[in-house]
Formats: sequence, structure tokens, C-alpha cells
Amino acid sequence: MEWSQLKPLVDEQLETHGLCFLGLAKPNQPEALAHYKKWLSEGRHAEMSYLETGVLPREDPSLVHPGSEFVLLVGFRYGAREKLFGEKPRVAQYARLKDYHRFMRKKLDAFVDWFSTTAELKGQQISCRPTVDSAPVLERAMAASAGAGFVGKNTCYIHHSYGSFLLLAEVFVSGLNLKKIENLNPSGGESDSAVKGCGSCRRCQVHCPTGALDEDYRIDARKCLAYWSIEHRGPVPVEFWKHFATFAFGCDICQNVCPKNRGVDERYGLPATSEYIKVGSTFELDKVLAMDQKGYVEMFGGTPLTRAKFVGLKRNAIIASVALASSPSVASAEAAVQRLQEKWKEAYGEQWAREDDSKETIAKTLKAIPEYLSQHRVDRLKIQ
Ligand code: B12
Ligand code: SF4
Ligand code: SF4
Repeated sequence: MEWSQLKPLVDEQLETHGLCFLGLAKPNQPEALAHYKKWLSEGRHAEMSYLETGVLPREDPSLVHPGSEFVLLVGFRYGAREKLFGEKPRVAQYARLKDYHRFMRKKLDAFVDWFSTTAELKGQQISCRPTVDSAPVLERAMAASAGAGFVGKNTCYIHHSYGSFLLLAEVFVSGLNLKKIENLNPSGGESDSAVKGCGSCRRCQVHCPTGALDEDYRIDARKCLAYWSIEHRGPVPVEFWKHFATFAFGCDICQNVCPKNRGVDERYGLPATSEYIKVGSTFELDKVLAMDQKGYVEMFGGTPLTRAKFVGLKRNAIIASVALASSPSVASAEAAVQRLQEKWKEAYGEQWAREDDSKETIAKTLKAIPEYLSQHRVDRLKIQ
């Protein structure tokens, strides 16, 4: 089968499902794997231990899908560069959608049906495995090596046309016999990024509020707000609290400031996300503080926000409330915190949490409020 004949059909088929085709890649990415291992060895993954257990399939993609020679890289455009006007704190754009794992998976399943049938008509028996974050694979490295984009200094995959507000998914394929593939997919890869992509730009590194992008093309998750507000279980260190006034779930700053995301909507139209949007752009603090388990399911069920769980969202809401309240003056901040604590007591008494670690997270978060305030009081005195 000639790839030049098949590719436009793949493009067209994915487009009918609202997806974009990012190209073909080889499942093995030795250069990226070396970066990945080094990154882990430096502890940059914070407490995400699942990244440690995921080394083996990243090393040997046949564990993901035996015999796969190719991977089709697929993207879902979900947003564009967004100015930080409007109500705060924000919810990261990807999280306002219904859970992408589910809807992208459905789309990919339909695509795989078509792809397998098309191959069969050409006399090829192929086997496919679609993955949407469901297998530990080097998604960004594969996407970059598919040639239509690169990994930027903010560590996101950036498509040359569509920018970085893209969710990634893959179809691992075995048994497909493609001719003339090499010429059509020159491997971009992250080593080309500096030349092909970011050039001398450093905007993401300069604007990252916590200094998490401290080295080119490398993130320190221990400093990343997306880590603290989504992935981390337990209390959040006080030094990160003030940033929750801007984003209380996830963080889009290093993508919003990226010039590669400028004008994407104007050039390529708005992404077709309206039917998938479930959550507003603002993290509604009062509602989250007051919600019970039923309210949690109603408001956030089936969205990426459930990754932080009930307790994580409560924790984030407390921190964001304190961070927002403390901006105008220490006195009003203290009053706001008192209100917050009273509200909390009123709603839950001592018995609100079913799990001990949830109780502990909230108790420790509430306990840390004075520490946060005292630090901010010091800042203020210094300024005066
Ligand atoms: C763990 C994880 C996180 C962690 C760590 C993030 C990170 N940068 O690694 C945290 C919780 C912080 C996070 C945050 C976010 N995430 Co996340 N996350 C993942 C996950 C599950 C694994 C990523 C991973 O393995 N990281 C470890 C690093 C070392 O590996 P890597 O990303 O493959 O590294 C590449 C480069 O950094 C490069 N590299 C590494 N070191 C070096 C050194 C040099 C010198 C060079 C040249 C290159 C280089 O090599 C790799 C290949 O190119 C992926 C899904 C997946 N399976 O890949 C989603 C994924 C990366 N996340 C995604 C999203 C949307 C986000 C957020 C935007 C969410 C939000 N709005 O809050 C933020 C973005 C923050 C950011 N700047 O990265 C998308 C990114 C899509 C895209 N366009 O890139 C992914 C791909 C999920 C998906 N299926 O779409 N995430
Ligand atoms: S997501 Fe936010 S905190 Fe994390 S690297 Fe980007 S700008 Fe920094
Ligand atoms: S902001 Fe600049 S340096 Fe950062 S990813 Fe975008 S182009 Fe690269």
C-alpha cells in the first residue's frame, strides 16, 4: 500500500470525527526515552510514581501492542490562546470539556473500524490498538517525530499550524505494509526543536509563575501548578498558594503566552468543542466550597476535574479563596478566612470526610492559612 494514497484518506476520515492527523511515527523513541529516564532520575516527576512504573512500556512499545511497526498520531483541538481577563480563578481549558479519554476513545474506535476495513480491502490483515492516555507511552516524542510539529521549551507538543492546545492520542498498528514511508515523514523530533520551533523565544520560561520551566525543553513538576492542583494528593505547600488565585485547576499560562498559539482560530477556525464543554471557565469557589458528594458528581462528573477527586477540589477552593481574599489587604483577608472556616464548620462539622486522608488534607490546608497570611503580611510590610 502506498502511503501517499492512504494518507489523504486517513486525514479525511479523522476530520469527519473532529480529529486531526498529526502523522506517522515509529513506536520506539530512544532519544526521548533517555531524556525521560534522566528526568525521572532527577526526581522531576514529583510524587507521580506511576511514571516510574511506566518506564518499561515506554522502553518496549511491543508491551503496548505486540508487533506494532507504526503509530498514527492523532490530535483533538480544544482551544486557543486565551487572555486572562474575566473572572478568576480559572479552570484550565482542557478540563472544561467532558473527559477526553472517553470521547476521543469512541472517535478512535470508529476510525480503527474504518482503517482495518480499508486495509483488508487492500489485502492486508492489520491489528490496531488505540490509546488515549491509556498506555504509558512517549506521546509527545512520537507526535514530534511524526513531523508536523515539535516539542517546545514549555515541553508541550506544538503543531506547526494548530499550536499546542491539542490533546494527543495514538493508534498503534501492526501488520501494515507501507511503501515509501521514509521520504514522507522526515523525523522532526525534539532535537530539532530549537531550530524548527522555539528559536530564541523564551516566553513560556519567563512567564511561568513558579519557575517550573527552569531548563530548555524540561519541566520540574515539583514546581508546576498543574501538578499541585491536579495530580498531587495531600496539602499543597504554602509557597504555591498565591498562584491559585489565577488558576485553581490546571494551568495554561505557558501555552497562553506562546506565540505559536497566536491567531490559530483566525486561520483555522474555532475548534469544534461546544458539544463537549461541561464546565465554565471560572472555578466557582462558593459552589465548590459548599458542594456535597452529590453536587460534586453533578458539577464535575465525567470531566477531567475528577482527577483531583472531591477532596482535591475542596482543597483547591480553600487555597484559591485565601489567595484571592488576601490580595486587597491583610485585614479583609483575615475576615474572609474566618468566614471560610465558619462556613466549613457549618457545612461539615467534624464529620464531613469519609476518608482519613481527605480529612487530613483539609485539616492541614486550613491550619496552614495563618502561615500563608503571615508570609504575605511580611511582603506587605517590606513594600511599605
Ligand atoms: C505526567 C504528565 C503531566 C505532568 C508532567 C508534565 C510534563 N511536562 O511532563 C503534569 C501534571 C505537570 C502535567 C501538566 C500538564 N499536562 Co500533562 N501529561 C502527563 C503525561 C501523563 C506524561 C508526560 C510525561 O511522560 N512527562 C515526562 C517527560 C520527560 O516526558 P515527555 O513529556 O514525553 O518529554 C518530552 C520532552 O520534554 C522531551 N525532553 C525531555 N527532556 C528533554 C531534554 C532536552 C534537552 C530535550 C531537547 C528534550 C527533552 O522529550 C520528550 C519527548 O519529546 C502525558 C501523557 C503522556 N503519556 O505523555 C500528559 C500530557 C503531556 N499532558 C497534557 C496536558 C494537556 C497538560 C497540561 C496542559 C494540563 C493543564 N492545562 O494544566 C499541563 C501542561 C504543563 C506542561 N507545561 O507540560 C497533554 C499535552 C498535549 C500537548 N500538546 O503537548 C498530554 C500529552 C496528555 C494528552 N494525551 O494529550 N502533565
Ligand atoms: S503549567 Fe503553569 S506552572 Fe506549569 S510549567 Fe506551565 S506555566 Fe509553569
Ligand atoms: S513560548 Fe516560545 S519558547 Fe515557549 S514553547 Fe512557545 S515558542 Fe517555544
